[in-house]
Amino acid sequence: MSLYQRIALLTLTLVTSLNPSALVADEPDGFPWDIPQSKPSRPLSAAMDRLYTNYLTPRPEDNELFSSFKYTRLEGFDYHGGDGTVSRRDPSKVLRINDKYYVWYTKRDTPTPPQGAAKCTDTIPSTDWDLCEIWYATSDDGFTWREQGVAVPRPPKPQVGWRSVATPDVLAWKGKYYLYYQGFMEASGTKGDHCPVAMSYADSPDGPWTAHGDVVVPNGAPGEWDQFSIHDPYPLVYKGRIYLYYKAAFGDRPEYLVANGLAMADDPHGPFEKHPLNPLMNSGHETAYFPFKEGIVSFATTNGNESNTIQYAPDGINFQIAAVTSLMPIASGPHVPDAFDSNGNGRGITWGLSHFTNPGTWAKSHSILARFDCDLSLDVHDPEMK
Ligand code: AAL
Repeated sequence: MSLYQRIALLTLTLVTSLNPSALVADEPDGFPWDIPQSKPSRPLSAAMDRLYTNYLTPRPEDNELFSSFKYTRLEGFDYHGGDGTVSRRDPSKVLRINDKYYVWYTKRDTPTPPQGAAKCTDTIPSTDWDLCEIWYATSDDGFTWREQGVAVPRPPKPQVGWRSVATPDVLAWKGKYYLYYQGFMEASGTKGDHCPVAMSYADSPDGPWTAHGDVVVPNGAPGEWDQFSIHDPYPLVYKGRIYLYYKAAFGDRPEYLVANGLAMADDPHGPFEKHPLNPLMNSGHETAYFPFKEGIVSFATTNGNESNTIQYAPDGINFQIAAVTSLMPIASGPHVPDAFDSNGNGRGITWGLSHFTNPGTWAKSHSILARFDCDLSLDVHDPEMK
């Protein structure tokens, strides 16, 4: 119960104990001492009207999908003093396996910081996510991490991802693990950020990982919204199927209108069938999704009219703004205890990892992983949420 609800209850108890007829008094039809939870019948301005139509509750603090975010620096990662030659970014969702937390992420360790598309070579990266590999780390508490090594290296040319493998996320399915990630066939930036989704699988979260070898979620046909790139693959298991949300951009550059779509499969190797209503989110650079009650929550963090919102789709398809917030975690990988077995009773999240990128010029450009904490759980006392 929120502070406002406590105060309201206390006031109600006090008033009714002095005057029991207050219990049957009509609801005031206006805005007396507080905002009514249901829409008043008197004419409303456009702004007050949309309080009742566009959001889950008129007051953000009454909305269980409202949260602000707290950030904590992580221990255990070396960044070469921040000289831009080492970068860690785009963490996967965090899984708890055998009493340890696991995360997979993009790691760049190159002789120089990124130099832009015009100057990139076989060893000089164009962008922060060029010439990268997928690494993983484990932790006992989510704050101090031990980098374990490479999970998915760059395969030899011309295999999918030979130029860079980046932005992974993880699926656990029938006792095996699957990493989905962006497989670059050319340097990011030379022609936009074009790439399809590749996949590797393993019997254990510690590997060894076997590359599937082919594109698993292909780009759309020419003219379709996702023709150029499929980014940020993010798998969940929902309604018994693999739901892989992803980001693409209308246009050939990532800064053009970005949107999120969904591809579904019954087998981690595919085929993945794209949802006919795609795109499902009109905003949101990067993907972060988790089960909540019977539906799915999505973060629209940056890019688009609806950036800085937390959205909810009771069917995993039709998302609506649940809450507007700020300082959302960039490229977040939440700790989702029920990512693969929500059974219609999704429990939400309380923390995860995200990244911060140093702004400004290419010099020293790199990203670091950080922890975020939030209050988007139905039961903060649930031990699995921690
Ligand atoms: C990220 C993601 C994808 C893009 C680039 C690296 O934040 O959206 O992974 O390709 O930026």
